[in-house]
Amino acid sequence: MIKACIFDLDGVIVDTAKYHYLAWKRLAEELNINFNEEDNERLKGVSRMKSLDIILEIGNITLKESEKLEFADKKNKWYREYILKMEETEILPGVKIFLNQLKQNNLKIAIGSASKNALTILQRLNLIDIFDSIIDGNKVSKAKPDPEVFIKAAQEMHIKPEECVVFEDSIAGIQAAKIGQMKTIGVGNHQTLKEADKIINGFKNIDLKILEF
Ligand code: B16
Ligand code: MG
Repeated sequence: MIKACIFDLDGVIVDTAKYHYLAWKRLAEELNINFNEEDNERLKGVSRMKSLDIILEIGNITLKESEKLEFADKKNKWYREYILKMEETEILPGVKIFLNQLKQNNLKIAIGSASKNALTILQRLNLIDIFDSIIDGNKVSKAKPDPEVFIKAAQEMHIKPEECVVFEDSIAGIQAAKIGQMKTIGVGNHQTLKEADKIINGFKNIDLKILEF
């Protein structure tokens, strides 16, 4: 029986991919790299440094580690300018209702995100207090598809992995949850997320039956 739900943040609770894209695009332009929205799909669920590596690979550019850190910082500064302006209305449709429904039915809820900006985003959305556990990019040493982020969330909630379901929009995230012995629900593209146990388009009109496996 499912006792806890773990939510990825970017792409599940809120669409921050558009802000990541704007900031990466600006950096790519500075480096004279052609970077488009299709390329941006490859960055979903991927860590900041790995995302930069993908962009540099597209542009066929090699940089020293110190330069890479500088560029990643620069991108993050621009990204934070966008997320600091985010509002509660940007929570994706149906999410808040579903979270409240889970709480009312005594299920635990957590965030399992690769982002080091997760707390800033959750603060802007007024969503900090609702979660029993928030594990973000600052609390883990291994990126998805390593299950560390989800395992830590389950541990903090004192729930066994097999009693958790993970909601994810990225392939790496679905793989991470599966390696961690958790149930998986993909949020978004049915073709991309076909490895998931179930797939939903979003949280509008979703009810607790979705947790029956
Ligand atoms: P940051 P998630 C991920 O968040 C994003 O999907 C990914 O595009 C981003 O590069 C990564 O966080 C790191 O974000 O630069 O803010 O630390 O989907 O795991 O919630
Ligand atoms: Mg995501």
